[in-house]
Amino acid sequence: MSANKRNLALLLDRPLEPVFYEKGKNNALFEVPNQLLTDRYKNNADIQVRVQDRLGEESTVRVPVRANIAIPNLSVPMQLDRKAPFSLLIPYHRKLATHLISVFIGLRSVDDLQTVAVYARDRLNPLLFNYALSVALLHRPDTKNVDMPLLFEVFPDKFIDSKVIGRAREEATVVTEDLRQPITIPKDYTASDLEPEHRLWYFREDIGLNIHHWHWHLVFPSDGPDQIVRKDRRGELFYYMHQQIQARYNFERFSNDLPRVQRLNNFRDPIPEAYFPKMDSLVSSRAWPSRSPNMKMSDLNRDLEQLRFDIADLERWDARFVQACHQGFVQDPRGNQIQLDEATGIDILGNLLESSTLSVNRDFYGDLHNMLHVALGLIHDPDSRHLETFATIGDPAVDLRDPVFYRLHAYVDDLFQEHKQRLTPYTTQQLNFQGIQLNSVQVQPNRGAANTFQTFWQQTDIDLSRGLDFVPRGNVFARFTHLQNADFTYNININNSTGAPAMGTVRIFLAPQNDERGTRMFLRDQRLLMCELDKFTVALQPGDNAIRRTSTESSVTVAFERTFRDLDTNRPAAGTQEEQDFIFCGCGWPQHMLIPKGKSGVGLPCDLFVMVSNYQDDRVDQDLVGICNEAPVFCGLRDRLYPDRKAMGYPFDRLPRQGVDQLSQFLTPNMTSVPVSIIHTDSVQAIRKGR
Ligand code: CUO
Repeated sequence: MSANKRNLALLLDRPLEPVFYEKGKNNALFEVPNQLLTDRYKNNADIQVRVQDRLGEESTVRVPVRANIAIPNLSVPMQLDRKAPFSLLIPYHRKLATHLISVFIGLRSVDDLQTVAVYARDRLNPLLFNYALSVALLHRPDTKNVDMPLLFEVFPDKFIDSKVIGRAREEATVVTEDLRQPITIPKDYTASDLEPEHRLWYFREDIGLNIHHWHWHLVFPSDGPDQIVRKDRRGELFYYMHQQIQARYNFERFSNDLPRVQRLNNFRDPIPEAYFPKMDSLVSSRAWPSRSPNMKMSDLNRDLEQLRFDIADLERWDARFVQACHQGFVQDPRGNQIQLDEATGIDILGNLLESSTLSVNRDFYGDLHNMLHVALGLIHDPDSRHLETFATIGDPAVDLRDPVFYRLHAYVDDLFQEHKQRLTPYTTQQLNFQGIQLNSVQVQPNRGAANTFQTFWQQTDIDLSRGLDFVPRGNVFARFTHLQNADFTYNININNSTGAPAMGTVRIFLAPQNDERGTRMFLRDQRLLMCELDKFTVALQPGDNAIRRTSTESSVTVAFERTFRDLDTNRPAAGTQEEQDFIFCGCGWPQHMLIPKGKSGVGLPCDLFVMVSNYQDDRVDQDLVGICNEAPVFCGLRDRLYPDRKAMGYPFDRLPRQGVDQLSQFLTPNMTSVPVSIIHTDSVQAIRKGR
């Protein structure tokens, strides 16, 4: 019998326990042939037998593992110590991961993959192994529909206070499953109100948002075999997904009486923002390093991660990037000029700046964004004299937590704007949809007045048990507090006077009306804070069309259940279309963060913008049967083209045309904007209990 591909995901479970320990909710036991065991157990094969006999009573599933292929040479990924930290942002680690991904992707069958993964699991660094196997499972044609545990489930230490992990271990060990109680993660534990930046804790430390960001980088690796890196408009997606994080963060700052983030555009200045994560790594058993206020980046020279670059290198790459934007072309290694045109310029620049292996010239344009993360992440020990490792800003699973992330990405976004603001503004003719008039839009929340959005706090229980190694099985829940918004409906009226049926693309954005000084914003600034809420296609019959769209249908977000999906409960039947969708659809902005936090009383005044554009100009002809399209705006469609021909962020990705200062002047008949406000209730309104 050949191996069941679903069992492969079990190899990600409880990463520190030996491979022959029970895995998953059904306590599956891998029956590992002696020659695949590590030396510790190979020479005492009896240990596996005894352990499995002891565990056998609880186990309903046995997973036979074959040993009938030659194990590929894994000496390259084995260079990374089992206890070392691992980050995708470090080139040396990316090289090791690329090697391992290539091995996993290159194996001929699920059987072979299972054998090699079982062999590799207890020999390799668990973080490296987990990442490479996850990428391979996501991208191999024969394992694409295997769903993997969330990073949060297997490495909860990357997401929550180390105190909570300690208490969860105690609860799991001492209390039987039926009597266990959820352990509450303190609401804001990383700083006090003395620190103004701490007002944004609920955004930076949101578990769902951090999962989203990690998942995005898992779906869009920057390095690896070409077939997994080369995806349609990947560089543009890098730009746009991060631009939208930035827009939303600035929006949230306004609702917390803070100004927009300052760009980190001088690499030699002290950095006032500090961050003390209060988390321990389960893999290394060490605390994540902290950053004190006013530290400065310096040249890096660390043998351990084979890192050597100067601040001057970053400055050189910056200058070359800006020069490319100003000249309108980039140079490939042979000196050929590649034009940065309206259609593909941003995609080229996205891959160049991140950088990914699709960069047209990595030697010349360098690795600016990644190395900035690294220089910040090692600010406390640039030459490794204290044998310290990188801080959270150096790892894409946890970097959103640190306030400096947003300064770094404000700078990155500003570089992209060097290109965007040079493009010819859209003309009214380009923006208009002849014969189609958008007459009105109204927002109806399921509680509260029309044209308001309602935000509040919610508590949710999440299961930690997949990541609590060496404690008895059974669920252990942590209860965390997060922002939530009341569901709402858009009621949109569109008139079609063309006399014939038409198809339109509806685009919905939300932005604050006023800047940090309380002054109404110019559109040239406001456009950078436009948060895309939804984009969808509508059929327009001649005459009036009343369109209803609910917030949970948004093509930006994934459902709450998917962000925190429980892989074993409520899972669609095996082999069905729904099951396939369930898996890929994990990528997307979390639904509970769709609407930025409002203010109490009259709320935070905003502009809601709705546009209907001509679908014939936007459409991409491709077969979408069987394709999950729940959140394509940030995640694209798996194995398909990005489903909108327009630039991401259209129509706000360029400067407005001459003479347009305000949003109201920008509107053509197929657009409308209404004033709305976001009203926040500062109390916990709901609890979602763990299953
Ligand atoms: Cu996602 Cu800098 O790329 O964090």
